[in-house]
Formats: sequence, structure tokens, C-alpha cells
Amino acid sequence: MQRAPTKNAKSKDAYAHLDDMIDLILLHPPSIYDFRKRDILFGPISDVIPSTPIFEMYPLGFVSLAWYLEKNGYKVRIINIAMKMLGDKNYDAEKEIASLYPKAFGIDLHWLPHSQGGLKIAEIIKKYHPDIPTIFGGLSATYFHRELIQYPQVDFVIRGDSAEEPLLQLIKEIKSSKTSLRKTDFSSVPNLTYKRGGEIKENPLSWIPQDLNHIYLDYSQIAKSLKRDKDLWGYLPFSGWESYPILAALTCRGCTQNCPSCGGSEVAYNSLCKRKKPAYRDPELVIKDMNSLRLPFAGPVFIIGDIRQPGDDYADLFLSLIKKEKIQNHLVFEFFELPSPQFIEKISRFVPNFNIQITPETHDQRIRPPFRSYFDNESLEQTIQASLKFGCKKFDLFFMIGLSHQTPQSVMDTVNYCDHLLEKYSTEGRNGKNKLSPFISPLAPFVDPGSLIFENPEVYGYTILYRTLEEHRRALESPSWKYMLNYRTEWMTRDQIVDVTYKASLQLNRIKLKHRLISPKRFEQMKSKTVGAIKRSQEIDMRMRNNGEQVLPKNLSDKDSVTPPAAGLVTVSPRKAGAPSSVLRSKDSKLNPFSPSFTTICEKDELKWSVNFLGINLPQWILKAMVLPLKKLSKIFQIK
Ligand code: B12
Ligand code: SF4
Repeated sequence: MQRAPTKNAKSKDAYAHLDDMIDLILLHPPSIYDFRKRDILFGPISDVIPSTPIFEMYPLGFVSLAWYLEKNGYKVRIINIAMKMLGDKNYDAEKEIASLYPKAFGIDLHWLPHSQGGLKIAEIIKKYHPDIPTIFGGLSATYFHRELIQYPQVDFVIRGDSAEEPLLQLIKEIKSSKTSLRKTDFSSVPNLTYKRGGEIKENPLSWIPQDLNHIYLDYSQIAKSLKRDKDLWGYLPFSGWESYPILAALTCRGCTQNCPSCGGSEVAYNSLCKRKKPAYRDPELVIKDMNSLRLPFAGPVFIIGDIRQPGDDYADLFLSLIKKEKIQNHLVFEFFELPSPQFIEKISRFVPNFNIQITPETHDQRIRPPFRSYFDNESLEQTIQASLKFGCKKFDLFFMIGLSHQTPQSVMDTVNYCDHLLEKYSTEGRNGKNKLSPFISPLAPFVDPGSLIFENPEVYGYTILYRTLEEHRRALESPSWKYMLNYRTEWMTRDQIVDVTYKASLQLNRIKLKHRLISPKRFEQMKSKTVGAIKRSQEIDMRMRNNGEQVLPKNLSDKDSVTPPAAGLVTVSPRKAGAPSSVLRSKDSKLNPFSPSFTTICEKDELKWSVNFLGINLPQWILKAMVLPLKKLSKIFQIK
């Protein structure tokens, strides 16, 4: 166990904070650690979510983990390393990690795209603090726990979807351990995979709470920790949050649906987390979570999980509490199955500001069934019409590229269906103004481990190109997103997926221009960005082929032009494979295809829901508060 600073602690002062040691530091890694040094064509792998391809958003679970441990007397700090690396080109993550001395570090490997960054961060921890334990957790860590624990930089993996109690027990054991951790007996900690005397131990996955009422998504706890740690960027959830503050409310862990590419489906939760049915959070408590930072915060709140999943009573109670508590924030509802016009009318009576998200995946009703609970386009259109009629402020529709039976032509037909919808519902809504926002994006970078497709690819006509954690980690070091994709289908190679994605982006933007959802200037910019991205993608392919930097592994022998790095094969060196020079680097990062802020499907502002007046100002307050006395900050957050 680390008890004193290592070589990096320079002055005596550096020892002072050890008296007041933080017990656990939760680190959120970037997807690719050295992304600032590499020329990577990330592609549109995160265009339709708030994060960049660095996937800087930390799991919501960090909030409940921090609250749970703090409530039990332990000090927890969150550092969003990804966010800090994105926000400041001079930020030195290694230096910061070297200067930290908690009892343990936690790293999320919830999303598989963090495998490269997460493992690298752990490596850096071990370089400076060989004796401070590293703990991994999250859905991907759970799936790959046996492989993950073999990395020398990984000491513990907590499995399952509810790590609060196991983590608390582990930290207790670590703190009270009188001997070397390698010799300590951790057999009583549930859900734990760990190393002991050269052996790998796997405790039973026995902590599976049946509801989510024992935790609290307490944002005011985050505000208090922010005040203590004085590290605004370390706590920010994603790039741009300071100007668009959105929060999430969690109604469940688990899902009742089985969308085949989803690693959070019912079957996936069952096999990974031994969860037979979702754990729900009582509506009163979800509202309490929402209230935890309510007064100064007026940004939109994304309600995670279809509120009708637990049943109609749950949905009714939830809606009535929104009204009772006079919650004015824009609430964003996602629906797995289509809500009836009556239900939408009910929402409009209880919720003053609401938005809706639906994912039909494709316009093609023959392809849709395995991907979503079946619904036909006629019913979908009824839902759209009713939502706009009853005052839905923004209706987002998500379509996907890379489905079973989906050909390039089918993708383009989906885009044309968006045109049809925009045409048909252009005058719907309160002000006769279009509030329908269609998006189309590739299934990328990975088909989720644990999903039906990942486990039974042949049933769905897929070939899974990477299976292990190490293969995925290496794939993330590829020079373009095409080589990151861990699948191809019987109907599309990866070349075709990339090609049709760019074509679909162009066409959808043309349609949005036609319907005045974007300006001519925005359209021209998106067009030139897309053309630029296609060119860069082709250059990368050609370069790789010419340089022979890749060797085709037999098992991956692909229909694509070039295959990605696989275990034991030569990998692409950062600056050689992509467009090599900084000549290509534009000053305006949004126009630079190798920048994480480069998008082709849409600009991030198209994803935004309305923010009330107060909410717009809040982040500025926070920023100022970092300069102003901290007293002011505590006032803003009403911390006593
Ligand atoms: C809401 C949601 C989102 C939200 C983000 C919410 C958030 N900040 O957490 C949005 C829409 C932004 C999103 C985006 C993405 N998502 Co998502 N998301 C979900 C969804 C629907 C529920 C959230 C969830 O994960 N809850 C589950 C609980 C289990 O997680 P949690 O409370 O945050 O964390 C607990 C445990 O995981 C664990 N844990 C987590 N981290 C750590 C760290 C340590 C040290 C420890 C000990 C424990 C631990 O303990 C926590 C508390 O008990 C799930 C589907 C589902 N049904 O689960 C998909 C899911 C998690 N997402 C997924 C994916 C792929 C993504 C994207 C990569 C997609 C993309 N290409 O854009 C991005 C990544 C975004 C980023 N990081 O920047 C996959 C992950 C599969 C995988 N194994 O990689 C899932 C399973 C399904 C899916 N395809 O949507 N997502
Ligand atoms: S994609 Fe489907 S299975 Fe996955 S969380 Fe959403 S509704 Fe559930």
C-alpha cells in the first residue's frame, strides 16, 4: 500500500495533504489516451451524442458511487481526465496522476471504446504509484473481467451493474489491510475479481439489488466535492456542458427489450450481471434526484429508461409528481415502444416542457422487427403527429446504419423517408414550426459485447472481427474509424458502411436544408466537411496498402480493402498511417477531419433541447465561481 509520496513529491508541502487523504479517486479515461498526438479519422462514431469520439462523458454511476462512499465516511474525488485533455492542450495527465495519492484509483471501463485509454491510465498509475491499487468496473469490465485482470496494471475488477456496495466493502478492506494487498483476503467482497499470490480469484456475483432505492443520484454531492477539490474541469460531464447543462435521471438499471446489437439488453444484463429483470427506482426518488440540483439548474433532464417499462402505475405516478413538484425543466422521454396519442396527451397535461426520442432504426418494416419491438410506420407517424400536436418541443428520430438485411440502397431509402416525414409534418406543432429532428448514424465503433449479435453473429448475418479486449484495444489505435468497426454484415462490408454513412450524411443534410432545419451556410460547411472526410479516408486506405504496414491475418481475411491491427501483427504508427502532416490540420478544429470536434452527420447544437433562462446562465456562474471566492459557489449550489 502506498503510504508516502514517491519520487515525484518535491517539497515537504507535498506530504501535507496525506493527512487528509482522499480514499478513492475515480478517473474517467479518454477513449484513446494519446489522441492529441495521433492523426485519427474518428468519423461519425459519436456525432449523435453529446460527447466527442474521445467519449469524455463519465458514467452516471460515478455520481451514485461517490455519494454512497461519501455517505459511509469515505472521501471520493472524480477526475474526468478525458475532459481535461480535451479542454486544454497543455494539460499533462501523467503529471497530474503522478501527483495524486489516494488509497485507491477507480477507472471506468463501462463503454468498450475506453479500453485503450483506460488501460493506459492504469499503466501510468502503476508507473508512479506501484502500490496504489487500481479498480476497474462497468459493463465492459464485467464482460472481460478474466482478461482484464491479467493486465499487470489492473488489481481489481468489480463486476455487475451495481458496484456501490461491493466498492464500499473493497475500500474498507484496502484501508484496514495491515499486510501487502497481494496477501490480503478479499474473499468476502461480492462481485470481485482479483489477484492473490499470483492466482486469479473470482468471488461470486452475489450483489444484485432488486431495486435502485438504496442509492441516490445526488448532484449536490458532486457540487460539494467540486467545492472541496476545486477542480471544475475534473467534474464536468462532457465537452460543452458549461454552455449546455443537461443532466440525466436514472429510472432503472437493466432493460426489458432485446435489441440485438445492445450490450445493455435483457439477455446481456442476465448473462453479464445475473440480472433477471430491471431494477427500478421509485418515482419519488427519481424526482428527489432531479431536485438535488434544481434551484439554480434549469437545463434539460434526460430520463433514462422508458417510464412505462415498470408498468402504467409507475408512469402515472411519475408524471403526477412532476406536476406536483412543479418541475419546469425540459424533460426528455425515450420510448422503446410507441406511446399512444392518449399517453402523449397525458404527458402534455403533467409536464410543461417535454421532448421525445424514438429509435425506429430503419424505415424498412421488414428489417425493423429484431431491432426494435415491432411497430409499423403508420403507427410511428401517428405518434409523431400526436406528439407535435400536444406540444412536444422537439421530436428526435434515430435511424441506424449496419443492421441485418440492410443494404446501402436501404440506407438511402431511410434517408428519403426522413424527407417524407419532414414534408408531411412540416406544419405540425404549435407554431406551425417543424420540431421533428431525424438523425442517421452508423452502429459504431463496436457491436456491444454480450449483445445477441456479438454472441451469435451468424444468426443475424454478422461477422465479428474482434473478440478479445486486447483486439478491441488495438483496433482503437487504428488510423480511421473503418478499422475500428468490429463487424461487417452479409449485406455490407466495412468499406460499404463507411461509404454509405458519408453518402447518407450528405443526403440528410440536403434534406434538412430543403426543410430549413439548417441554413445554406451550415449545409455548405457540412458538405465540404463530408467530402473532406471521404478524401482523408481514401488516403488512409491507400497509404496503408502502399506502405504494407498491415498484414492480413488469416482469420480476419476480409472483404474490405485493408484489415486492422490484430494481436501479434504490425500496428500502424501514429503519424504515418493517417494523413501524416500537420499541414492538414486546420486552425479551426471543427473543420479538421482529425479533430475530435469534427462532425459530418450534424453539428452538436442540432442535438440540443431547450434550456430555460436560468440554466443558460448557470455554467457561466460556475466558471466565474472558480475565480470568485468559493463561498459564492456554495451559495449558488446552496451548500450548507
Ligand atoms: C443512458 C446511456 C447512455 C447515455 C450516457 C449516460 C451516462 N453518462 O452514463 C448516452 C446516451 C450519452 C450514452 C452514450 C453512449 N453509450 Co450508452 N447507454 C446508456 C444506457 C441506456 C443506460 C445507462 C447505463 O449504462 N446504465 C447502467 C448502469 C449499469 O451504469 P452506471 O450506473 O452508469 O454505472 C454502474 C456500473 O456500470 C458500475 N461502474 C461504472 N463505472 C465504474 C467504475 C468503477 C471503478 C467501478 C468500480 C464501477 C463502475 O458501477 C456503477 C454504479 O453501480 C445503456 C443501456 C443499458 N440498458 O444499460 C447504454 C450503454 C451503456 N451505452 C453503450 C454505448 C456503446 C454508448 C456509446 C459508446 C455509444 C456511441 N458510440 O456513441 C456512448 C458513450 C458515451 C460517452 N461515454 O461519452 C453500450 C455499452 C456497451 C459496451 N459494453 O461498451 C450500452 C450498454 C448499450 C448501448 N449500446 O447503448 N449512453
Ligand atoms: S437499445 Fe434496446 S435493449 Fe438496449 S437499452 Fe435501448 S431499448 Fe434496451
